[in-house]
Amino acid sequence: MNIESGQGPRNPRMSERTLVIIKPDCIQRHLAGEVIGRLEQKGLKLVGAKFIHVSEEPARQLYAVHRGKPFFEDLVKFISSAPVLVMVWEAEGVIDMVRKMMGATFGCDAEPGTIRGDLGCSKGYNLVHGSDSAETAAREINLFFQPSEIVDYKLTDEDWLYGKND
Ligand code: DAT
Ligand code: MG
Repeated sequence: MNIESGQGPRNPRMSERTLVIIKPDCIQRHLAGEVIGRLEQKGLKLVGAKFIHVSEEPARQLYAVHRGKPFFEDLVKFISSAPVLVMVWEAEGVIDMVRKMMGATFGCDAEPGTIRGDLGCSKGYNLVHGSDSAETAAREINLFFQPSEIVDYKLTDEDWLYGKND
């Protein structure tokens, strides 16, 4: 392992990835750092990030499963209305962990302790997106990232976060 470059063999416990989007309301409300901080404190590993203005076509693809629902057009308009931070986070079980940390879809229903439950009360805006399955995560990551844009490196505290002997 090359300490300086951080390159090293991939830890099998860090093999799952999810797409997280800090949505327009979260950026505009200056809460991006709060959300990233929570993911960092949990011990998840950031492996990709871009600050972008999502255009209509990728927005439609991101929400393709909701096409035809009454809120679909508003959803596309909202996510493409202002800049967002799209990120890839990695850890074993990261998809479920991030979903739990996000909480229920809208802040008005989400439990305290969750991102949506602590930081919002809207019935329309909900601060963050997180992939809901491995299949969705792969599709969503591909929408926003080339494979070469995912950064391969080792966190120095991986063994402390995940335990060496399990
Ligand atoms: P989640 O973001 O919790 O995964 P989802 O995938 O069911 O929720 O829906 C995607 C987004 O669509 C969600 O973040 C907000 C919006 N949405 C969902 N249900 C809605 C509804 N009944 N009315 C308005 N917007 C809705
Ligand atoms: Mg969803």
